[in-house]
Amino acid sequence: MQQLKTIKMEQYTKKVKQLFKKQEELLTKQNKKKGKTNGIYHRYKNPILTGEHAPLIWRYDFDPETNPELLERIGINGAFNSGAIKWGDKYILVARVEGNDRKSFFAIAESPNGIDNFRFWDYPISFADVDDPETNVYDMRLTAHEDGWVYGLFCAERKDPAAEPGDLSSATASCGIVRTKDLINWERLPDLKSKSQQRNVVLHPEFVHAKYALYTRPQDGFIDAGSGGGIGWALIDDMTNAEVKAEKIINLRQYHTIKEVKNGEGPHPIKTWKGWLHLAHGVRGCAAGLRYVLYLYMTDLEDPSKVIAEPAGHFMAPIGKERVGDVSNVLFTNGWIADDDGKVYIYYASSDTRMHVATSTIEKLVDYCFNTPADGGRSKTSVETIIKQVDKNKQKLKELL
Ligand code: M1P
Repeated sequence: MQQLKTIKMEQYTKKVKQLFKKQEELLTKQNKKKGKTNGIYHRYKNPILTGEHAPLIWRYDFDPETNPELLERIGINGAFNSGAIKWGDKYILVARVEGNDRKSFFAIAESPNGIDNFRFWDYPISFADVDDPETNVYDMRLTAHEDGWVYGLFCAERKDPAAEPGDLSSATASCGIVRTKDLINWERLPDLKSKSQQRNVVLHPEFVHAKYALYTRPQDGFIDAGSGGGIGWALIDDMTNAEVKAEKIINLRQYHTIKEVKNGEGPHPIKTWKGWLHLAHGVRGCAAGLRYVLYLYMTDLEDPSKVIAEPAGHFMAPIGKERVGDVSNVLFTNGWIADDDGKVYIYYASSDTRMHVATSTIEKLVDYCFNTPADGGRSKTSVETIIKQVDKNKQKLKELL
């Protein structure tokens, strides 16, 4: 009897060891640049974070008494839409981790090089409730503000109190706010007060006219931006009692573009010598549903609400396996890191399922913004732009070749 027990325990230990070994192989897998590039950025071969990266100690009960069959107890559906920050020499992501229960939460994963070896910390982030507790939280944007705090702004989702009885889908979106000085202890502040629903709210890293500045995304409903005209801008007196008193739209939604249905600021903009460099997402509707792509634009250094450059079309769109996932045909971003040497790590999620990285440089991204033709708004103007380029090239190639 005792012998049988010992054998079973040995088998159990062996299975546990195998689980850890297999995960370790995934966590330490080297990432390589994909061969194909448009010169502006490089994609990488492997996703950098997935549900499979979630720590085994979250997912399994390793007690042979209560889990003799070693079944996974808490399934993780995906790890995506991550905020990002450089912390000392570590590349930190605050991921939106979604359980099989469809609840999202935040968890930190760190990497020594920004492109692979991302490893979740042992515990997910937890913070206090506000008076009206939300059901779901997601898409945190991190900003190390010049006031000394690191702020995390995220979407706090609640069931719509005005929903008809039986309507179990309608929800409301508002901007939740936390702040920290060590990424471990997070202080919950009151949600942003705003007349409209808000998602994709991002804190600008510097004071503007001695106020905090927010990129907003006013929306009529939970899904529809409705009369919300695009990415907004609001100056805020106090982040501990943040309120949108006045808001103007700085980056418009536009007919027949990559952002006709919705758009939203990604991470906070990067300060460059030519202006603030912005990364955002744009959404259009088609027969296959919504298509989410990423785009760039630049604003004035003195007045970050003034757009000074915006290339036509998308910067990145879902390709290959990125197209498929929980919500297919989606690229979404809320994190990037610019290193002191000008290298930029663009952290993007595909199809609400997994995280990827692409690398570029500030110089290339600024060049892309200022020297890619802007959208003329019509097929005819697109053709004219190409003709102009062909004419120029015919001349240049004669000189070159
Ligand atoms: O499913 C795609 C994205 O949809 C929402 O973004 P937006 O409000 O801009 O449409 C968010 O729920 C986001 O998390 C999600 O990736």
